[in-house]
Amino acid sequence: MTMDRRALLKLAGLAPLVAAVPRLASAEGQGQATDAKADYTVRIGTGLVELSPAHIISTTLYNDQFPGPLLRFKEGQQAVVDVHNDTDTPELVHWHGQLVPSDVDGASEEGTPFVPPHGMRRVVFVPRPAGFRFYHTHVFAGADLNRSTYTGQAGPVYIEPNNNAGAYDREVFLILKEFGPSWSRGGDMAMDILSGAPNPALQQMGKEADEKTKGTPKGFEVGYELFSINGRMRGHGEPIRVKYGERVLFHVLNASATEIRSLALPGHVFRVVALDGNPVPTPSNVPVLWLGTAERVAAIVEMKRPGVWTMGDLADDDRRHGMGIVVEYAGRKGAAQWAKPQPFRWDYARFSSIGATDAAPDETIEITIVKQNAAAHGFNVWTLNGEAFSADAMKPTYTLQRGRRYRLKFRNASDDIHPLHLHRHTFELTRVGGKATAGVMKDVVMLGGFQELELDFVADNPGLTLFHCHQQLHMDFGFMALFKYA
Ligand SMILES: [Cu+2]
Repeated sequence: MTMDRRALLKLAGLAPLVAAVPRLASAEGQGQATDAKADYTVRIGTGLVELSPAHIISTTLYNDQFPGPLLRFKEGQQAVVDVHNDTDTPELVHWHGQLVPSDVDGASEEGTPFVPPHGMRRVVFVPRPAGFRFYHTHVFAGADLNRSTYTGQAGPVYIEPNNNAGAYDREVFLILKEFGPSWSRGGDMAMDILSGAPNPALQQMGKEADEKTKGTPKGFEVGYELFSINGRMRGHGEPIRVKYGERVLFHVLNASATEIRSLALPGHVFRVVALDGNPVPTPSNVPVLWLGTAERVAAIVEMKRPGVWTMGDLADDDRRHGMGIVVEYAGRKGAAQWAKPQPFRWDYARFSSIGATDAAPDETIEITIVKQNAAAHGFNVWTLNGEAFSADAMKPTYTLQRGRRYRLKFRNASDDIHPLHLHRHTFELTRVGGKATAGVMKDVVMLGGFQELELDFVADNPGLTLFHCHQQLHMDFGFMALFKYA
């Protein structure tokens, strides 16, 4: 942060306005009330990404690069970001995983003003909580694969904690991202990746929903041609150069619009220390990382197997088309080696507190998810308790009382995995894959096919709050709900 005292004083004068009456702090109110120098300027515009010399794509970017620049903030220290929109369409920048006011958060459903085409908007907020967050576009894409998270509008945010506990030698950020999307009539996802068993009642419900559209082709799904880590296809960026014995802390972000990703480094294990930027109660070793759309994992790898390795996705096709990065030990040369790890199911419960008792919720809200196959012009429609979210009505479904602890109980009557995301709040996983959990704090969590999941959050950040599946195709076609505070 570089800010002089005068600027700080001006910002200090603005802070209560933003914090206390977020709905009233309009774009104009915030934008013109301070002439302080921005900590960061983010420009949204069309540009080129060289995924490899043979694959140069044109898409919408932040500051003409993919990923967008790493924005470093200090926890609790007010920040100013100027967002310029050099495109012809309204945009929104969402501060994913941060506890910011509704008008800063970057969701039109919550009342955040758009950044107008060829215009700008200044946002002022107090970055928190500490850890690995990110920023990304939050507009509707629908059938347009040149919009929203199908583009290159994503970048990492790191909020430095006040106290830094670091048993590692250095940090490496890895942003996983596909490009070149296209439509297909969906096949079934082979998604045997999460622990826990399917629930027969939910399977039956899903079957009944499917029977209503018997004979219709399956709804559209998105596939990709090109895959990248940090904007480079496997073998085309700089390798990660390591030394024997070094402890490398990887901050991994799945910046996909729709995909669930895996990551393995042959001969090495990941010691998972944080999920979605939040330290886990029980750090644990795993051979593979699985990340739903928008999830983050922080994992330490001890470099004890000299060689040249491909760290990559388990899906052979995706890895061969770019989803990987080379890890090269000092003094080692040659082609990068890959070896498929043993089958491994991702289980959030292994990072949970042991023997911890759950705090009892004040209220439980049950939400059942059903897919209506190809119901909207060939697109699947998603309903929550029978209702698809309407962007026209923009009606809040649930009313929260400030200070109360809510439990959301999800029941998934579809075979898809859904990366569930709650805005502006951090939640605690309380049951997943049939196991009670405690202390795992997240902002996105994968709900398994035909499974149930429970998460708790405290209503401690007044203002409209969006909940949705982070799979762009799901959120655009009904899989959303709005919470308001009483
Ligand atoms: Cu979903």
